[in-house]
Amino acid sequence: MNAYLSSVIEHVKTRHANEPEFVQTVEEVLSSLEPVIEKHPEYEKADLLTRMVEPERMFTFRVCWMADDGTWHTNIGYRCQFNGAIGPYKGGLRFQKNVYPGIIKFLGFEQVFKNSLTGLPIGGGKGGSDFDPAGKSDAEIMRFCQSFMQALYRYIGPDVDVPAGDMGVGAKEIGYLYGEYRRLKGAFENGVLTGKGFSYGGSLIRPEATGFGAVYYLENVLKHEGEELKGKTIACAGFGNVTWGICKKATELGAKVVTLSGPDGYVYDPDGVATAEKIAYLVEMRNSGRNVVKDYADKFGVEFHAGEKPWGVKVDVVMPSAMQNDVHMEQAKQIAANGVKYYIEVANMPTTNDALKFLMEQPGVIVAPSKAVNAGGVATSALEMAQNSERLVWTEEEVDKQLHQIMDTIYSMSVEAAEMYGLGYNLVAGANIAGFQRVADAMMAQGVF
Ligand code: 2IT
Repeated sequence: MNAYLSSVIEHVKTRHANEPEFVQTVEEVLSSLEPVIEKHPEYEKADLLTRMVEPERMFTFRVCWMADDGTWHTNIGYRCQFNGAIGPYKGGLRFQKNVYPGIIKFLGFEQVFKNSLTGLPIGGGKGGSDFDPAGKSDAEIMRFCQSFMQALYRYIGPDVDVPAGDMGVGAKEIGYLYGEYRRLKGAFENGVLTGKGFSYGGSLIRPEATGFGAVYYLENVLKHEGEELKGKTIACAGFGNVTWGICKKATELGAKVVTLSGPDGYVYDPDGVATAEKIAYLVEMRNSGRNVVKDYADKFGVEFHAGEKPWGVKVDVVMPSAMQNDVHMEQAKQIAANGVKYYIEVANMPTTNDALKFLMEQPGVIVAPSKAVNAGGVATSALEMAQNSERLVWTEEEVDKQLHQIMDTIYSMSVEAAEMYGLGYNLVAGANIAGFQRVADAMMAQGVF
């Protein structure tokens, strides 16, 4: 590999030795940039990459809250304002037990490139807490969110940093967070958060947007192969908002999602998660706070495989849509052996780097990267910000039309970027290059800091 790129990767490995997820995403992205760095010596001259892998700012804060039984608890809150060169920092908050700086930083780094790919004016950020929402009452979640916002509100704003949801943070949490922000600021600045409820400035289609966008992207890939979505079987993981959106749109377009997964195992529904009742049940299951997918199998009388992942199921399209590093080498081999043609990442970094490389090398397997496929979520968040600043509400048709166009553009920009650098039809490298280019231009123009 190019000596400059290797030296930056080595630097990150040394400085972030205890943050393997961050090192992983930096290696993945930077390894795609070789032809760009060689064609543009000015980047190395300005040592642009060493700055790009360092967050502009990252901080922690104490979040104390009282449980219903009167006991006090202290969690750590995080916000990583990774790169603001092309717009206010933008990215979700993740509330999950395993959250630590390495998770926030990897998500923040991915977000920089993803947000750039949308073509919209949003920089990259991420945040969250090691708070575990599982089994917490509404009142506990509200007190936690209020305390979290008391610590964070000074450092965010509609033109500064605009958090949203991620795992463990949905419309309910965003509501509590916004209520506290409004109370502290004494102003209705609802562009400070996205993923809000519709009644106070949320965008129509935002809840569906990540899943819908992923299906629109998939349609582009299928079209390239002369195929269509109709009649395809899809294996999904997870059963949150993203998977729900995929089920809705895939069903509408005549495809079938046949697997869902949770921490307890996976379900196989050969008829597809394809009726309004089944799709609605996903939301109910997620809102129950139980965090188990077996409930679906019990309710609809389908197979449940305890403790297993769905990657052994024979399908046309695999869409890992649950969490990071869900697909390792062993599962990648299984997927390839099953003759799966389309490997469409949806969750942030769902594939280990060796598994991703393996799948990309399989003849006949097309791999699409999550930072492009799931970008419809944050893109629609940017559309929510636009509506908030215009003080207007766009129709469902308008938002969906823009989302669809954005996904088509992300796809074609990725294809063109890879072709321009002689990499052929490589959606992974293309997304990294296209995302990089815009941020790099903006950083070069704004001087060294
Ligand atoms: O990973 C992501 O892009 C998100 N969690 C959504 C971020 C956003 O600001 O809507």
